[in-house]
Amino acid sequence: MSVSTRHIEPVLSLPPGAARWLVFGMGNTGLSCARFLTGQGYAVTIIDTRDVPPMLERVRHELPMAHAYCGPLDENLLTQVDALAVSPGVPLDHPLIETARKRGLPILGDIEIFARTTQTPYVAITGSNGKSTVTTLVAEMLAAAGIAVGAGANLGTPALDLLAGPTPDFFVLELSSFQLELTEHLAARVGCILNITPDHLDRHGTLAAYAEAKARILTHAQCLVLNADDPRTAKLGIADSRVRWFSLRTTGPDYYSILTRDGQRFLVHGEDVRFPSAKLRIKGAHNELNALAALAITDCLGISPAVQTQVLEHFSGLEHRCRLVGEYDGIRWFNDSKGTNVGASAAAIEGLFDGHRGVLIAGGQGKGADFRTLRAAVLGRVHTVVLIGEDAPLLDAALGDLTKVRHASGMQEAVEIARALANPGESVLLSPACASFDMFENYEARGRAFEAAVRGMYLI
Ligand code: UMA
Ligand code: ADP
Repeated sequence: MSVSTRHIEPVLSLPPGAARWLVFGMGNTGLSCARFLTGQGYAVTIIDTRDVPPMLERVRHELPMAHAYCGPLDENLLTQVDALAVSPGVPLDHPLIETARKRGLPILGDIEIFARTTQTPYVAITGSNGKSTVTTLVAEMLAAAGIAVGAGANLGTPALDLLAGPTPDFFVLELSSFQLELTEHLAARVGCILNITPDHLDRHGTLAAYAEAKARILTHAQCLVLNADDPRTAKLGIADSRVRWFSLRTTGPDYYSILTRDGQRFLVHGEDVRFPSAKLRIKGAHNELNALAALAITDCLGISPAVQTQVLEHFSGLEHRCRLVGEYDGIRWFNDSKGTNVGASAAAIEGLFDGHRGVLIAGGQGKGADFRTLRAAVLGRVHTVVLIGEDAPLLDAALGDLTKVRHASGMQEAVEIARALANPGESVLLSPACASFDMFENYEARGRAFEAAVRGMYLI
């Protein structure tokens, strides 16, 4: 099986004369940018507003030729540089970036540098939710077809580190709105938007600005894969002949959708039956959508149905995403710690509390979201919400009239309260609708704390 060989956009060089780079951010992306740029022979200064950023020691050890500055940043840093490479976690209204812009310095993100450098074709996937699941499914389908694939960017290996290894046949990139904000020349074989629901509003300011950043994935893509059920996504593809749609509601020749026959649901393309939904190991309607998107993307690349079927049959999902921890005393415990925004948690509640009720553990940093958008999913499904973290009062205010609300000081107490209030035959779901950083290092640590508390309580 080989990938279809359509014309790729010509390779673009980095800004002419950009010999001295200022890399802003000393996290995973900053380190990858500094490695890449020094490897290309450029002089690199790397900076971070934090006194001790996570990659400081690695930078000092691996890149002793790079100048590193941490803590309060001075505009004098701009006098000796020709271009900036800005990490996704750095807001673009940072005063140093605004000054750089006024001085006419080129400001690039790592994905823009990647796009200007690579000659290898790539797929780019974004969305508020489902990115990692679809990125992994697509990468597994390509690999199962015998194609050498490099997957990463917002998930796992930073994009520029992907360029360091042996050149694969294909890249599969998961891209965030922060990364897309600084792209101009991204030219994916397939650009996919899974959905656009509120997230990162503290950074983007408005939902319109967030959607605008996501839409940048489509500009130069050869083929588009878009969710027809999500109005903010669907409007980006109206009358665009490049689009293949996926949907749970609409069927038709251009649609990857669901057909019900004899009470059984099937994933279909037009009228072509592709896979029985019941055989998917990843559960919930949102995962049917993810599987449909993966089929549409890999169809664009010429992957055979036999290979797609093989991967869909075996894929059991990623850690911390709607994963069953276990069933104890008749209660099923689910870890969806990656439910970090309202859209994700609504999908998880609807998908997992299917035909029964249960307890939801939620809370953390809400990133400016309106938690009332969880109400439709919670109503009739969640009888008790156990709240943790900084924005617990906002969740209480948004949901308190629909369900019982209990407050917990930490994960251990939340799990104990959930056990006391859940009945046999019900589920307890950790899907916080919030970021974890007020209480945990990241969502993985939060998920591990949940699983440890559950297992500890049942002495497993
Ligand atoms: N920061 C400072 N000062 C600085 C630089 C960063 O305070 O000078 C802070 C940022 O505000 C942020 C944190 O440091 O809170 C990390 O920022 P970063 O850009 O250094 O992060 P990286 O380690 O480079 O990780 C980034 C992505 N993180 C973000 O966009 C916040 C990682 O996605 C991604 O895996 C990595 O690049 C490689 O591409 C993580 C993420 O949470 C998983 N992404 C968000 C999401 O999925 O919702 C967008
Ligand atoms: P992302 O990488 O975009 O965060 P993941 O695939 O890691 O997405 O899934 C994160 C969470 O988002 C899941 O645990 C689930 O709660 C929810 N989710 C997954 N797919 C979808 C989807 N297609 N629509 C809405 N929510 C989803």
